[in-house]
Amino acid sequence: MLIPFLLFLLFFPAFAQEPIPDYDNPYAPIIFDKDTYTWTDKVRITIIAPSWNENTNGIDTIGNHEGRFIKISTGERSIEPYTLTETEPDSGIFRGEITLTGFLHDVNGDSKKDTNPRTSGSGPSDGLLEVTRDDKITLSFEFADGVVLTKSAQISWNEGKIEFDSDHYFIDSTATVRVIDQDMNLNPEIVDTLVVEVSSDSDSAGIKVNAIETSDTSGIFEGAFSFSSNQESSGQRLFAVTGDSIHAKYKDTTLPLPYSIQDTLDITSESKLESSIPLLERADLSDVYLADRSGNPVQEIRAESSFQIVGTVHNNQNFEQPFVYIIQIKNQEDITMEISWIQGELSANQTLQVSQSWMPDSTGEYKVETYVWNSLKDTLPLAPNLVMTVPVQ
Ligand SMILES: [Ca+2]
Ligand SMILES: [Ca+2]
Ligand SMILES: [Ca+2]
Ligand SMILES: [Ca+2]
Repeated sequence: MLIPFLLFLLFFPAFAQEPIPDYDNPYAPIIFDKDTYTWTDKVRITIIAPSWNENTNGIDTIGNHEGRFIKISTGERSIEPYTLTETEPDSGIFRGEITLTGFLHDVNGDSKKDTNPRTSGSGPSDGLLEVTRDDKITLSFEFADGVVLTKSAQISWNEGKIEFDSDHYFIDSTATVRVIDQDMNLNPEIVDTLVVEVSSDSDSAGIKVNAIETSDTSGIFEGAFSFSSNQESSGQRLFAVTGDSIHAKYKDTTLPLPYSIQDTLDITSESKLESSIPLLERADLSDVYLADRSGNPVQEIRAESSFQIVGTVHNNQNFEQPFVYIIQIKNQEDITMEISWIQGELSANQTLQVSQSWMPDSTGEYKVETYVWNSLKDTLPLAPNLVMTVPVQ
């Protein structure tokens, strides 16, 4: 894209000084604003034709002079003549635009066609032109007798993209999901809309988020929604709990080759709902103590007797937190003698007492280490680890 534009900048002054009109070397570059258009795009056309600036004090037109027509065509339709007008009285630059109107097609699965294909207009900006999916738009300009200049551009559909504006959200975040699909700019004069399905691990049915085009012609659609962990999904609010993956899905019904016109493809993206409380502050671990079988604290620990190691974990968050509580016992050589864990879910602000039986098999200094993680798989600590030294006699 960049290279032809640079070439044009470099060579234009040289060409402009040629004697005009030079019928052997007709100078009237035709410029489209894009190389490839989608089925409902607006095509902006520029023709630099200094020899057609007949009245240097007035706005000239090209394309509608008998024998010097401009014709704009696709595979099956065409408009002729089509007029372009000079940008300024003495510019020699002629502009116009034409809007592609696609073909009958249902883009959102409601069995109703969403396009209004029609061919009409005479320029410089009222043109409407039907196209098929894998079409070509061609402009031809009868510059002089026997000299027809042409320019073409491809027309095709595009595979959509979807993304969240962040790879993680907190419960009070507003999330934005963005779909990029030029094909859904169905009308380049207005802001179009489409629907994105958003769900969480805790609510697989989820919600439908309305995504709105960011400008009349951007083909970029954004929709915002919020989260709740204690109210069910409704409108643009999604039920989700901390740790959930958040899923977004856009069904693209406008796919390029090798897909067929009737094919659809689910375009998806994922984000995550995280706790806004810093990782190590999500839970509190209390020091463990040793107790007898009845749960009474004991001071003297003897080898080959059975004790309970009692610890406490507290959820500092006002929502459920999956956890695994781990007790590891090491001897004075730092060798792990025992390791045990329980896992489950702490409810909002719950305090849970955890106990584990232990029978030291010999005397010495033991270390009792306690950990609380979110899971054995992710091993994210929810509180700082604790270590207690236990002398065994
Ligand atoms: Ca003029
Ligand atoms: Ca429809
Ligand atoms: Ca639009
Ligand atoms: Ca598409």
